[in-house]
Amino acid sequence: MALDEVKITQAIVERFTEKLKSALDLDVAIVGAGPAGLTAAYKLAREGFKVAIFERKLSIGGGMWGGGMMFNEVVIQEEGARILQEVGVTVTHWRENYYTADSVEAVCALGYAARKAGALIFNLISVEDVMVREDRVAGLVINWTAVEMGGLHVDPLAVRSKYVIESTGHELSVLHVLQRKMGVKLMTPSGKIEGERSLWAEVAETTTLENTREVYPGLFVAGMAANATFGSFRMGPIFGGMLLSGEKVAREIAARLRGN
Ligand code: 48H
Repeated sequence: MALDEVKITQAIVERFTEKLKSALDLDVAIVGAGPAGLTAAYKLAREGFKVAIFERKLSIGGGMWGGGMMFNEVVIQEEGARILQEVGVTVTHWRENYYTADSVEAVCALGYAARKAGALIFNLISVEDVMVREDRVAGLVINWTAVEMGGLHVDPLAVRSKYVIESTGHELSVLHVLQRKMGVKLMTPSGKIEGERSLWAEVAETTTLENTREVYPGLFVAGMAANATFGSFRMGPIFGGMLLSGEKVAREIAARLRGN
C-alpha cells in the first residue's frame, strides 16, 4: 500500500496529543528522568498510579549513561543491585559490597520498565515553574526545551498533579524557582535550600535516602536533588542511593495517595 506522508504526520500528531492530554491531570508528575526519577516512575506506575516524567533532554538517563568519567560502568551496593536486577539488568559482583552494571543497559532497562509499567515519559520538555494552590505545589509549568534554549518568549502550558517529585540531580532547578519566586519556607533546617557539598560517598549514600522526602507541601525531592536540598555530600559514580531514593519516594507518595 502506498505510503502517505501526511498520514504519517497525522498519526504522530494524533498519538502524541492523546499522550499529552492523558498527562494533564496526574497522580504524580516527575521532573527529570535520571535513575532516581525513572525508578520512582516505574514503582508508582506499577502500583497503578497515573505518572508522567518530564525530561529536558533528548535522552533519558541523566548522569547514569556516562558511568564514571565516561567509563560506562556504574557501581552499586547490594541493596541497590536488587532494583537493577528486578528490571532485568545483569549485575556483577566485584568485591566486598561493590557490584557493577553496564550503565547503558541500566538506563535502557529502567526506562523500559517505567514505560511498560504505564508511566508516560516526555523528553524534550522542560519544567520551568510550578503551579501553586494555597501553599501547596499543585502541578508543573512546562515548555519545549527548544523554546528554553532559543530564549524565545513563548508562554508555557500546565499540568495538574497531586504530587510532584523533583529528581533533577545536582541542578535542583524546580526548587530554586519556587524559592526565588515565592520566598517560601522549605522543610529544611534553615528553611532554604542548603546546597550540595563536596565528595564523601559513604555519608552521601546514606543521607540520600534520609533526605528523600517532602520539602514543601506536595513537592518531594529524590536522588541527587535530595542531597542538594538538604546540604549533604555528593557521592561520585555510585548509583545505589539514586535507585533506593526513587523507590523510597514512590513508597511514601503511594502511601499518601492511598490515604495511609
Ligand atoms: C526537566 C530536568 C530539569 C527541568 C533537570 O542528574 P540525574 O541523573 O539525577 P539523579 O538524581 O537521578 O541521579 C544523579 C546521578 O546521575 C549523579 O549525577 C550522581 C550520582 N552524581 C554524583 C556526583 O558526585 O557527581 O538526572 C536528572 C535529570 C537530567 O536528565 C536533567 O536533564 C533533568 O533531570 N532535568 N528535566 N525540567 N527543569 N532540570
